[in-house]
Amino acid sequence: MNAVRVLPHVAAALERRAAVVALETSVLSQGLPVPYNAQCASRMVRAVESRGAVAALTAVARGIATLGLTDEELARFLARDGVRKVGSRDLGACTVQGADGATTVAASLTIARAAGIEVLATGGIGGGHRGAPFDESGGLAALSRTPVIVVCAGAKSILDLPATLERLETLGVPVIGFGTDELPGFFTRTTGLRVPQRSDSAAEIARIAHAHWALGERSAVLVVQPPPADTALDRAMVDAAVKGAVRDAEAAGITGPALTPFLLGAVLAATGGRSLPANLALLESNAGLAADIAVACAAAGA
Ligand code: PSU
Ligand code: MN
Repeated sequence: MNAVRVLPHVAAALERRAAVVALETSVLSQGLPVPYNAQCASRMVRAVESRGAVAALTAVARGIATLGLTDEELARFLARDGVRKVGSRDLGACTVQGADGATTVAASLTIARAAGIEVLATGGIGGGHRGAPFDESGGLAALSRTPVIVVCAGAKSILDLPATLERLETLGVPVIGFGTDELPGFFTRTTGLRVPQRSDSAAEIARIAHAHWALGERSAVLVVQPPPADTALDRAMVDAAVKGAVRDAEAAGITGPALTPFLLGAVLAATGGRSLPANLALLESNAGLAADIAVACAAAGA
């Protein structure tokens, strides 16, 4: 597969079958405000490296699908201007038109998989939107067809979480609670929804994923871990903020790919900025767990 450019440090790690973690970039260019997106990038990369793995940012840089960004490219993605939000269906157009594209979980899975990367970290996956049952993230379909372990803090709080959990079952995507029996709620540690599996060990998660694929299943394996306690938000507060954000989005006529970034921005305002440290901390913590799992995968393959 040579449609993807792989930067030398990532290629070298893949070559020696070392642990590599893919990091999506839509969270940097659409999900988080400047300058916190830069903090996010460095905290996630440091978390991966401190656990002994190599981080590979996924993106389309001036039309080139890539694993790893040069410093100059990363600066463009952090400045956000003119950077498209690229899901699975947008990859072809973005490459042909030579544009910069920050990849969602869906498109990032495609790029990671093309290079044989087994683990990806994000904040919260997309899912079904509240009150808009046909606005379902392309992330779910991508999870159903891409054999990669995805580490997240559940689906984003702005979504219909019970419906999203049901859809993951329909799509055959295993959901494993890391150290929890409950689906975390992204900004919140609990949701009251039970997850079908629990594991307290990165090595066991690596084994579960490989057993899933060895039997011919081709879906992703979704690992959900609660956001760090010191910055996690209260359920009632998040619920009120999300309800207001959904109303604002309806009133402003926001739909489609613009909806998730709009809702995240509205929740940030409604929580008096408290959702931001929560979001940054959970992204860092997910990157760290993803690295532990990637290290376990590499050890199992050695
Ligand atoms: N996690 C975050 N913030 C984000 C995202 C994840 O903490 O902005 C991004 C991911 O790239 C995910 C996307 O794939 O949001 C979902 O967008 P949509 O609902 O339009 O599929
Ligand atoms: Mn959508």
